Amino acid sequence: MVTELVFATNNKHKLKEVQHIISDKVILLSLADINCYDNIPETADTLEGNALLKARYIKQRYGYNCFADDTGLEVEALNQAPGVYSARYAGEGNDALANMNKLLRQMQGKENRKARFRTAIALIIDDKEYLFEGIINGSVITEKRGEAGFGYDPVFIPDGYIQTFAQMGSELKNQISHRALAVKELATFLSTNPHK
Ligand code: ITT
Repeated sequence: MVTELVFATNNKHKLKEVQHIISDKVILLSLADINCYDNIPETADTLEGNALLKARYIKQRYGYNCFADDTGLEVEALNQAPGVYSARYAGEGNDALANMNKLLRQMQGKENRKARFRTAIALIIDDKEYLFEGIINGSVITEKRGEAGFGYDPVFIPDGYIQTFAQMGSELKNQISHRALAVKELATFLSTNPHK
């Protein structure tokens, strides 16, 4: 079984979330742990494509077995936007507040508030590539609620709940989120497929 994996992300919130789910199974190394401070290209037009780009970059240049993820908020009434462009919906710079404000503007007057977070994970072990996916359905509300989490958390309520991801706090979110579902698939794969 693989015991050490690089998680190719610069997002500390994500690293913490994923470590929480996967911690007793595999030791995660961050990009800083392997001295990688590169601006890894995310130029694909799908979540899977971006996850693969990031994982291949690390494997090819740094030699580590690794995984990378990409997540998007897919809003039905906006033809699945912002989707793969979620981080820079309001322009370059990854400003969560500006992104949320743009989303709320685009959704003004829309009756269909259905949305989903979708996470794609690409794993590379030796020369093999694997893809995993996690989806959580919910809706975009009309104003921001809650302080926890990151990104679009204050405007998204998962189906079956009355609180936004930002109100429910990280413990519950980590159990039910898109990323948790994708990471659980990854964890199951790692524990049931002996690689080394
Ligand atoms: P890395 O590329 O370094 O991993 P990132 O912040 O760009 O970090 P993603 O590509 O996975 O993260 O996600 C793209 C954007 O989608 C992210 O900037 C957030 O705006 C949003 N997002 C991702 N996961 C989210 C979550 O769990 N809750 C709310 N918004 C999220």
